Amino acid sequence: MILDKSLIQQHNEALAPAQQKKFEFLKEVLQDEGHNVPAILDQLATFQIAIPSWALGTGGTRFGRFAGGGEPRSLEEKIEDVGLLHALNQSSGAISLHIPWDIPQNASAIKQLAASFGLQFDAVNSNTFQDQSEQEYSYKFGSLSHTDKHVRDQAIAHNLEVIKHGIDLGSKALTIWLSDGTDFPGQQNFRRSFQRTLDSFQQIYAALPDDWNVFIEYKPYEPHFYSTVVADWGTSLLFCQKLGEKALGLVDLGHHLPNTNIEQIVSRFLMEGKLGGFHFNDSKYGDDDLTVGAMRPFQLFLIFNELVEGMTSAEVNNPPLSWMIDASHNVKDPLEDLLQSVEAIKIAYAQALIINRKALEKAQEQNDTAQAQEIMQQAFRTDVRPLLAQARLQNGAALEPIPFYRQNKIRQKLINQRGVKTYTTGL
Ligand code: PSV
Ligand code: MN
Repeated sequence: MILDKSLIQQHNEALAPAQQKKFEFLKEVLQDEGHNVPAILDQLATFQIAIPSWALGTGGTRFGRFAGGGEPRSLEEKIEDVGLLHALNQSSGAISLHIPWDIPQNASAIKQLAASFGLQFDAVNSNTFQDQSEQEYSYKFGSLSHTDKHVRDQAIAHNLEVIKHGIDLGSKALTIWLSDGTDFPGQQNFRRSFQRTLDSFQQIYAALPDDWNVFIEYKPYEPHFYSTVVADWGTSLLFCQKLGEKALGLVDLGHHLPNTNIEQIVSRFLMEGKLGGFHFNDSKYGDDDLTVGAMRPFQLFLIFNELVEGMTSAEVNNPPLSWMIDASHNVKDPLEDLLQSVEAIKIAYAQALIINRKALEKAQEQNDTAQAQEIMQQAFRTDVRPLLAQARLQNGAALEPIPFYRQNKIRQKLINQRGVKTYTTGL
């Protein structure tokens, strides 16, 4: 579905006076605090967050799935949906594909279609956590770490195929989330499965084009309950250091044990120049894959504080990051949910951009703990939404994306086009 730009214009014209009032007020407050508001607006306006091809349909749990209708039936329709999101917020200018869920049959046509919506291809993701009907060996007991070389070779070959698809589309990174692990103590030798995995990673690494990265995503449990081979950021960093400079860590916010200090992990990765990217989501208990910022917006802000600090510090030399959402929508319209996630990420980013860094550094050096906390709270408690809206206005996006989506009955139009019962690939 292609959005008529004049509808966005009309919507913006109606809302512009109220927006202007809110923005002018905030602008004055921030300028009095010494901030460069046009520079902040530019940073927000250019910030892009990739949408995963597997999050455009309704997700489910192992107990069931309650699809909402009008979901994309093909990769082309998924691209159209991301194009729709991008037209609404001008911040979702990339799509990340999961192979084999979304194999492009005709790469150049797919690339053209994406380009017509202003979209690029972010990291491509491999999948050795499920058996495909045509594959020879099973991943029941692992893939890149498997004891049987045939299985490892098959999983390596799959990753090489994913790289090829990525090259055709213009991606610049491969994300490997390895679900390999064990369910019971004693099931495997930890050291040997690490070594087998390293050997497999090395073969994949050797096939990476010069300007590519490989992102190693970690997760402590699930689908295996006792151990996973790439369990945590330390293991991810260890693999990356052994592999070489093209290997970088990927932080999925849902992949941590309760109360883990994720912002400190981010700082450590940045310090080593080894942070590759993010999978944003939120959670209460585990890998809940909830809308970003739905549960712990303060933690998200603290993460962005480290990101902004690291990205602007002369002491840090980290490659540009790949920003992506990795969420699943069980009860909400996936497109509304994704709009909410992008907004939450940008709110945290804007709040981190307005931290008074000089004052914070001074308070840190003087061990003035209360003052440091005051500075952080001052930024976190500022309603930065008028900044985000202004950046959208600047970019020709909708001032209020979700009300626009609802008023224009976009889901109903998608249902009319695609039907109520549609099947989307993914989890
Ligand atoms: C695993 O939980 C994960 O976070 C990985 O990124 C997968 O590729 C994705 O979710 C699949 O939904
Ligand atoms: Mn993930």
